[in-house]
Amino acid sequence: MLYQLRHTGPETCHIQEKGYSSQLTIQDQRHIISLAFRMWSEVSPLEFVEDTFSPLEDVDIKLGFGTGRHLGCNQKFDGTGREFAHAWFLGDVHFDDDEHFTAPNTGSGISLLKVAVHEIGHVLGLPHIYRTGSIMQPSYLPQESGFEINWMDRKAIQHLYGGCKGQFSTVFDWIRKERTQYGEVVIRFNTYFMRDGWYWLYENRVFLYLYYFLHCRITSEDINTIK
Ligand SMILES: [Ca+2]
Ligand SMILES: [Zn+2]
Ligand SMILES: [Zn+2]
Repeated sequence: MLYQLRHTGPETCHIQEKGYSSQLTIQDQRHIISLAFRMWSEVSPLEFVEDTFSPLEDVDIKLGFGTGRHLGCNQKFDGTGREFAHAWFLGDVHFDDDEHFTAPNTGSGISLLKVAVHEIGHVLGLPHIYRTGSIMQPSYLPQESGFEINWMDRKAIQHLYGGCKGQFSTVFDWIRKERTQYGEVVIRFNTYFMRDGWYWLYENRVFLYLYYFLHCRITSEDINTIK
């Protein structure tokens, strides 16, 4: 996989032709890797574009799978267990294909998405973060459903590259009155955040908090923190 990386424009990246995993379909691998990049681009001003056309030397980030001696790399993989992947700052990512990589939420195996998000974090310059909940924790924790880049990771990446204020092209609140089953009238607020044909919806009970969410992607953790 080849990807390019840019601050204002897209950065390109690519899965190396011979470096696909033998365990997931090529389509799944590309989808998972692009999801991993998207998770970082949603919380930073970085953009990544998959590039399968440019010559290898023009690509910023190359990703590939291999076992033992692999991809001309000077670090050998160690078979099943221990090391799952390695990455270089603003460079390449290699995954150890002796690991049982699986798609997100499969409930077994090693989540390729989690490992990829972690390794891309290193590519972007993040060190390990020794705090529960961070994707940059040095040891892999088994899959949990719907994992997110949490506020510590987001702070770390925004410390390096700045925030992503104004990335939403439209934000609006939908306010309505509803009658509960007990006949009480309550006011509900929903906020929609739109960007590039995607939207995020948040239901809020307290109006004043809405505007804290305007920067970056919202996670349920933000809401808990603010509460
Ligand atoms: Ca290994
Ligand atoms: Zn390697
Ligand atoms: Zn690491």
